[in-house]
Amino acid sequence: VRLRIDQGLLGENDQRAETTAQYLHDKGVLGIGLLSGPGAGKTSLLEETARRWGDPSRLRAITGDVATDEDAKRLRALGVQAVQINTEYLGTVCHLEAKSVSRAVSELDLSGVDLLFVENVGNLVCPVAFRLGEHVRAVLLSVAEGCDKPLKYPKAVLETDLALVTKTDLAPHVDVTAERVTGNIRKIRPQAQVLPVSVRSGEGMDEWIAWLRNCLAALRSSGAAAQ
Ligand SMILES: Nc1nc2c(ncn2[C@@H]2O[C@H](COP(=O)(O)OP(=O)(O)OP(=O)(O)O)[C@@H](O)[C@H]2O)c(=O)[nH]1
Ligand SMILES: [Mg+2]
Repeated sequence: VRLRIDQGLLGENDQRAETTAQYLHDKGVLGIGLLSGPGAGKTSLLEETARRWGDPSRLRAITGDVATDEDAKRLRALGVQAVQINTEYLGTVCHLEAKSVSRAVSELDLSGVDLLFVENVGNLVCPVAFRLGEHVRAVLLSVAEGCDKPLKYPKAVLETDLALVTKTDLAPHVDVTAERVTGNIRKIRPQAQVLPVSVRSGEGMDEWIAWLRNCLAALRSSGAAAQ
């Protein structure tokens, strides 16, 4: 009875997201959602991840933008199979939905794959409420956006698993330290996992890769078929 009530409460989006999450789990593929305001460094982080993962052909990406396929092209150039979703053609422009993501997942060959990234449309509000089938979600807050964004967009911190403070190499130029951004993240969520990173200096990249490997190992040890 409890299961039925829970299913009734889940919206259609969440049910589709659950199906995608289970499908990825069964294939031993970790789904990672990336959320941020426009330009905080999502695609740059994925490019650097592709360079550091060892074999970029074990990564997949679904990139969401209102228009253009620039992000998918950037990732394909590094050997990552990527599907671009343009939301201007869909009902909801400012975020991805589980339905279009599940269609994109079905276009991807997932054999021999470790990670599937879902880069959402740059927006710190709308994407938070829509699960897409990811197993974990990271929010990126760049120092260049100022230190108050965690306070202004608390759900982005509360409803994600890792907060990446990006572009730390720019801190001296924008008068914002990663420590101040981190302090504000912790005001919203004292136990938040926070990682300062920069794709320019390489700060935090080893820790980011280690976090991904840990999440992948946890997924695979929970009954998924290792690839
Ligand atoms: N200095 C510096 N610049 C960075 C870093 N990461 C990204 N950038 C720059 O920030 C700009 C935006 O980066 P993207 O990776 O395109 O950001 P995004 O979040 O994918 O952007 P959207 O998909 O449009 O929301 C680019 O000019 C990058 O070169 C970083 O760690 N340091
Ligand atoms: Mg991008």
